Amino acid sequence: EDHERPAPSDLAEEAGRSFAGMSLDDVKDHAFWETQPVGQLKPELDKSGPEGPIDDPMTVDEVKKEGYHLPPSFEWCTCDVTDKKVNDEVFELLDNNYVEDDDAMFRFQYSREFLKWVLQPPGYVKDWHLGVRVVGTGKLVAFITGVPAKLSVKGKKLDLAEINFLCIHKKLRSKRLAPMLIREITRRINLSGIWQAAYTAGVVLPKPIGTARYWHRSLNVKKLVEIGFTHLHSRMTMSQTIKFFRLDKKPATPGIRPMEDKDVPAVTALLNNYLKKFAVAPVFDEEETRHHLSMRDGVVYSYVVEDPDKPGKITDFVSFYSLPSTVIQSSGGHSTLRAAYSYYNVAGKADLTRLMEDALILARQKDFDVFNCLDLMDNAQFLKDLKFGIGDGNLQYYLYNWRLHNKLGPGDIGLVLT
Ligand code: MYA
Repeated sequence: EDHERPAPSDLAEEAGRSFAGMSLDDVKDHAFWETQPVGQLKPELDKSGPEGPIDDPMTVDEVKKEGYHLPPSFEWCTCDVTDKKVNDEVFELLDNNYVEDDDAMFRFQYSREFLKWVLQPPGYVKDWHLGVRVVGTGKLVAFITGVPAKLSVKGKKLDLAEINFLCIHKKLRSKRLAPMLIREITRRINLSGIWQAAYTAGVVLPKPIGTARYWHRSLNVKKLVEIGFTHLHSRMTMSQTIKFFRLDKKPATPGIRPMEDKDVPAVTALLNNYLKKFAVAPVFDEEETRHHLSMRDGVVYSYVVEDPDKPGKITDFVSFYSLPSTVIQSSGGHSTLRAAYSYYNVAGKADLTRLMEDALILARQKDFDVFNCLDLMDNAQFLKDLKFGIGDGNLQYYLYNWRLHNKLGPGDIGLVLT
C-alpha cells in the first residue's frame, strides 16, 4: 500500500547510503538528540543491538537527585492542574504558544477541563507536570508533561511515560531550553523507575518509529471555508458542497448509545482484545478505561453498541475527543474551530465504515465543525468512503530508549496520544 512505502531515510539505509541525492549530507545535525538513547537518523551513530532498551539498565539509586541547572533567571516548578490558578496559567501558556499549523492560521486550544483530564490518569505523578517560571515575577514560560501508561510494543508490556505539551513561550525560542526540559523530565520519570517514553510530534527527530497522517472530514463546511480551513472545489458551489457533506440526522446502528459506567468492564475487554493486533498499542485496565474513555462533556465522547437481541452485550465502541483551535486571524466572526478527533474505535458486529459514519453524525450533533482522524489502526478502510480529505503534514511517532529494527506502517500503530 502507498502509505507503507519506507521513508527515504530507510531506503538510503537499504541502499548502503552511497548514492547521490540520499547521501548523509541530507541528514540534519541534532546536537541534543544525538546524545539521547533513541534511534539515530545518521546510521553511523546508531548503536546496534536487539529490539529493546537502548541504554544499559540503571537503578533508581543511580539517578541524579537534584534538578538540572537552569539559567539563573529561571526556576523549575511542579504544576498542580487541580489548582485553579495554575490550571489557568497552563491554559494561557498553551493558548498563546502551543502548536500551530505551518501557515500559522490555527493554534491548538486545549481546554482547562481537557488538561485536568489528560494529566491525571490513574497513578499520575505530580512531579511529571513540569514548568519553568521566571524568578521574581513567577510567570510560567515553559511546560512539559509526562503521564504513566502501559504500552504493548511487539508483545512486550512496557510501563512507560507518555510525553506531551512541550511548550516554550514564543519570546524564549531557540535558546536550547527544550533539551533542558526534556533532560529534567527524564530525570523525574527515571526517579520513579521508568526508563521508556512514547511521544508524537509534527517534526522529524531521531528517529520516528512510524508516521501517520491526519485526514479531515468537514461537518460544517460553510464555516470551514469562511475561516480558510478548507476551500471549495473549483467546480462546486457552496450549496453543492454542503449537500455533498450532508449527513443523516441520527446514527443508524441499532442499539448505539452513550457509554455508561456499567459498560467499563465490557469496553475494557473489547478494546484490549482489538488492540492486541497492533505492534504498538496501549493496554487499559478497568480504571484506565473509566478514566480515558468515559463520557466527559466538552472533553471526550464515547458510545457503545448494545446488542438489541442480547441486552447487556456490548459489541462495538466509538470515541472522539474535543480539541478546538484558535482561529489566529479570526474571520467571518469565527474565533474558534471546533474539532473532534477520532480516539479509539472497535467494530465488532457493525461494519467499521458504518460505525464511523455514526461517529460523524454524533460529532455533528455535538456541533463540531470538523472530524479529524489519523490513518492508523484500521482507519484507512473508511477515510475515502466517508469523504475525509487528506491533511498536510505528518504526525511522527517516537519511543525513547526502545529500539525497533524496522519502521512501522500506520496500520501497525494502535496508539492515539491526545
Ligand atoms: S510535541 C509538541 C511540541 N510543541 C510545539 O510544537 C509548540 C510550539 N513550539 C515550541 O514551544 C518550541 O518550538 C519547542 C522547541 C518547545 C517545541 N520534540 O529550545 P530549543 C528539539 C522534541 O532551542 P525551541 C510534544 O509535546 C530540536 O530538534 N524535541 O528549541 C512531544 C533541537 O534539538 P536538536 C524537539 O524551538 C514532546 C532542540 O529541541 C521538538 O525554542 C516530546 C532545540 O531546542 C519537539 N517537538 O523549543 C519531547 N521541537 O538540536 C521528547 C524541537 O537535537 C520527550 N525539538 O535537533 C523525550 C522522552 C523524555 C522522557 C523519557 C523518560 C524515560
